[in-house]
Order: sequence, then C-alpha cells, then structure tokens
Amino acid sequence: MAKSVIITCAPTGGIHTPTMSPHLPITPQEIWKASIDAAEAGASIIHLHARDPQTGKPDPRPETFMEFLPVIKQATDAVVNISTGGGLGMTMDERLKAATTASPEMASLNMGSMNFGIFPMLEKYSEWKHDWEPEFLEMTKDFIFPNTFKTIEYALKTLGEGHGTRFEFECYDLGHLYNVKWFVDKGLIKPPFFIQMVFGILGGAGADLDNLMHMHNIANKLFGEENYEWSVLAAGRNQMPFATQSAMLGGNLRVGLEDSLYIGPKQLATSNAEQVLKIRSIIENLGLQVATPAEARARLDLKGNDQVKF
Ligand code: KMH
Ligand code: ZN
Repeated sequence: MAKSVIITCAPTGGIHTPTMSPHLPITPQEIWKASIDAAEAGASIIHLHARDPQTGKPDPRPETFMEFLPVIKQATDAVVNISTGGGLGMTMDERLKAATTASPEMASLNMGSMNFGIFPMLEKYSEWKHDWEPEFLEMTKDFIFPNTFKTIEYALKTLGEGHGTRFEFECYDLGHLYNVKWFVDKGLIKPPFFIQMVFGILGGAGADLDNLMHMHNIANKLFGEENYEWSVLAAGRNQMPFATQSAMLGGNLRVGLEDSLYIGPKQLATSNAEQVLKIRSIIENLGLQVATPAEARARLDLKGNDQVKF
C-alpha cells in the first residue's frame, strides 16, 4: 500500500508582507488560529515564523513565538516546526533563538548560502501599508542568505544533539543535497531525515518539473530511498502542481501562505486551511491518504510533543 502523504503547512513565513494579502496571519492570535485550522484540515506539521504584531515584520523574539506556540500545542496534535531561516537579514543567533528556547520536535535548516531575490514582487504593488515592506524587498537585490557549513554544523549540534530537535532540511538546489550528504557522512545527520525540496525561489532551482525529478533521483542515489522522507514546496502559482507531483511520486508536500498567497489564478487564498483542504482533496482523489501527526512522528522519528519547552 502507498505511504500516506505528510502535509506541512507554513502559515505565514518571512517573505510575503502585509500589503500583499489581508489574509496573511500577522498577530499571535491570527497565527495560532491559522495553524489550528490548518491542522484540523489535515496538516500534520506546522512550520512557523513569527511577526511583529504591529508592523507585520518578521520577528525573531522567542517571546513572540511563545504567544502562539502553547495555544497550538493545546488545541492540536500537529507537529510544531520552528523556522531557523527566520526573516531575510536576521543574524544566525536571532534565527536560532526561538528554536533553542522552545526546543520543538522539528526546526527548519537551510542547507546552503544563496541569493534569495524577492525584489521582483516590488513591481506588483504601488502603495504599501508599512515603509519597511518595499525596503525589505529592495534589500534582497544585494543580499546573500548565509547558511555556511559552520552555521549548519552549529545548528545540528545545538538544536539537533542538544535538544533532540529533528530537521526539515530546506534544499533549494542540487548542491544543497550534497551538503546534506556531507553531514550524513560526518554522522551529524541520521536517518530517517526529512528533505524539503524548494522550487521557484529566485536564486534557487526554478519551478521546472525536470528539476524535481532530477533532485529526487539524485537524493535517492545519495541517501538510499529507505533512509529519508522527501517533501516538495514550490513558490507562487507552482505550489499546487508541484505538491501534486510529489504526492503522485510517493513524496510529501508543503502548502501555506508562506509559499503562495493564492488558491487559484489571480485569486487570493482566504486562509491556510483553504490550501490544505484543496491539496487534501487532490491527494484523496488520487486514491492516497493524508498522514496523521502520529504517522508523521513515527516516520520522522520525532521526540514527541511532551518533550518540548512550551
Ligand atoms: N520560505 C521558504 C522558501 C525557513 O523558514 O527556514 C523556505 C523556508 C525557510 O521555509
Ligand atoms: Zn519558513
């Protein structure tokens, strides 16, 4: 029988800005509500960033995370995954602080330094809710998202070995898979690990299905199919087609307003749950099943939500 499909939902992220959608969760209350609704719709992992409740700017402060993490834990059985990508421009210390404070079951870990250009979105809007938004997008024209071997190793040791947190390894290009392999060979990454293949970020692999097929084939060769779980996310309008392709190939997938603000052509999603329900119905119509949080925990060998600090 085919394996069930693990749906990750990323409700807010640190890329889109408040002007772009009135439905983007900003305040702690909006973030916990979006997360709980997404979990009820079928997401077994919730990938979380925090935002300043007044301005909507990505906010690394553990205190802000702590305003929604316990509420999500109380209301759902979903796995909480805290981003260490944070917001573009944050220091590595800022990016790790929430995860080392909350000691979650999962955290993201970006597997290579790269250009990360979100400045093309500047052209789509002429008025902004907050001054920081156009400045933030413009800054990414001359910005390198730093994820060096040293900082990756530091995260694997402090969060991984120190807290028993396991990772969503964000791989935006082929080379990032080889960086994972380096750490597997060093014994710092152990099976069963979770690879999130990311497509359509300017600076990473484009959203071409040949790239997905190739990255999947290379990952199988590098790691051995039995040693890892893989998942796919694609930015913007490629979100649903790429998620569907992954499910059809036996992989897992990620949706959420972090990755796309849309539910259809030119149509904003009104909630994260709407995207989860859409992909869930596609999965079920393909004759596949959606994984429960218990299944995700078992397959990814997570420590359990009684071992977190929130
Ligand atoms: N925003 C996505 C393209 C992270 O939070 O660590 C990748 C991401 C990064 O989720
Ligand atoms: Zn993220």
